[in-house]
Amino acid sequence: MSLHSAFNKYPAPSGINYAYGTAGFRYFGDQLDSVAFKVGVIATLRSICLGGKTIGIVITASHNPPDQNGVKVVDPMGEMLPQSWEPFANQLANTKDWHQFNQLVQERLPENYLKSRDIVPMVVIARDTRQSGPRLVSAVIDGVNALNGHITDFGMLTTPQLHYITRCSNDGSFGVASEQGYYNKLIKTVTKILQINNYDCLDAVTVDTANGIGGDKLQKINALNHVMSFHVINGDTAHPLRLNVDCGADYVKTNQRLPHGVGNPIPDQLYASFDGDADRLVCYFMDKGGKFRLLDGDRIATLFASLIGGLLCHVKGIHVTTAIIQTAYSNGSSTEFIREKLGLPVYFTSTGVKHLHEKAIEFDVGIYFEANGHGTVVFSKKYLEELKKYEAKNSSEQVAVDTLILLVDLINQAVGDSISDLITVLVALKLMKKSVEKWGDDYSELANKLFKLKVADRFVFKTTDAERRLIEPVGVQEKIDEVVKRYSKGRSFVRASGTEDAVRVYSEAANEDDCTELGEKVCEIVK
Ligand code: NG1
Ligand code: ZN
Repeated sequence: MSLHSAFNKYPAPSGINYAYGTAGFRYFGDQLDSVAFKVGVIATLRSICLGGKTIGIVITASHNPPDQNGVKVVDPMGEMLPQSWEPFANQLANTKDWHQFNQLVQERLPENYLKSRDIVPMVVIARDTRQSGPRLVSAVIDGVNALNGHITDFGMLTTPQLHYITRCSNDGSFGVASEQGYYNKLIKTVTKILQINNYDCLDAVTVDTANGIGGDKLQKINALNHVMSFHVINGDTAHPLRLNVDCGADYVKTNQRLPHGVGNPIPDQLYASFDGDADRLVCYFMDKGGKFRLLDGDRIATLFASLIGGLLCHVKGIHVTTAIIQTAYSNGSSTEFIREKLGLPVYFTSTGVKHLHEKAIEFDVGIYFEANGHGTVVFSKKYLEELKKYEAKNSSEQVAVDTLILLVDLINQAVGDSISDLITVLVALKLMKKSVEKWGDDYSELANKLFKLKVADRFVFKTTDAERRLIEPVGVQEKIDEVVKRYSKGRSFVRASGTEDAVRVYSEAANEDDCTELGEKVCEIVK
């Protein structure tokens, strides 16, 4: 199909102003056909501009309701589409006129390509379990084909698996670019870590997979290995309308309670939840007193930092920089724990993993997590080089060095990954001989609450200082400051959501009542 015919096949609906947000274009599934076609075009152009590198596309709306969907572009190394391409993506998505559309496309084509046409643009795509997925994949394929690109459809994958495949397609040293390649790398690495540390297997764990794609993939891992096993609950992918309903990482984090389907949890035993596309992880347990204890992204970051920091202490003479990157939503107690107990620096960035990732790569070991469970660890080249050339003085040092090297393959550095993050949690607890209770007792969270407000125009809320302070509307921040200072350990901030048409208000304080009262007062100021 020519570009012109494909353009006519996918008319942009009127009345919607599409915007490429932190998670790509995210709308109701039936509003995305024209956008999906155009994202096929954008990914192909991006591949051409990068000399034929493989670009990824994921069709998912993550933790959002089943009738929504999203289209997101993944850059060659598994990162997000650079911000500099977002205005172009928005322009294309909103263009209804063929001539204007064609002109925008032609202008993006590099001169050398126009002369020789010797680049084959490469795109890989996968989707989650949503009903609108197959239709949107077809629209993307039409977009790629219209520009003579080559596209491989990987069917249903977790978002991190597609990031992994994109990265491997451009960097063979990362692994084999297939779903099987992903499992092989993970299983081989875990097996090796356990073996050198003298363990047979990891503890089995119950995982709520939000009735999303993560459940199917965990079952595959169960069938492929002997060192780890996952008991999947909320793993019904045959009924897409159950996706994220009363379960999943977002439900557990937001409501601070067990997901549907756990029944009577065994006290002090670890449970975990993924979100719908398996890029977020939260853990939790019921303590002996029957209290629900959440182990969110902040906790996972501190656990990983303890594991890596502990191993590095065994290897005297290695000098690498380590830091933890957080967002304004990270609990104040976790920040204090990292600075004071772990002795590590903490940096803050705006919400959205691309911001955290950018900061994390400034360090040899950059650990970043959003409180909602989205995050990973990135390691520098220097980290690997130093460890590989290190001459261990005894066998325990050697085990520490080898484990530190293997962590690079265990953790999906391309993006936060529920599966690999969960396995790393299990490895960390095993290697540090740490119980779940002990993990939960590292620090106590300050009471915290998240409010969502509908406002006439969320874009009037402009922030600074990693989104922790408002600069517009003028005068609002001063009113918030005035309220916050009346509460012990009080903290509150306001920002426009990048994924929903709403404004979020976060409050934190020494106790529940104060936290709720503070949050409600700030909501009153914003309304
Ligand atoms: P928005 O809607 O911009 O708050 C949400 C999450 C982000 C991030 C993105 C992408 C919260 C408060 N916000 O963003 O952290 O994960 O979705 O999925 O959790
Ligand atoms: Zn997600």
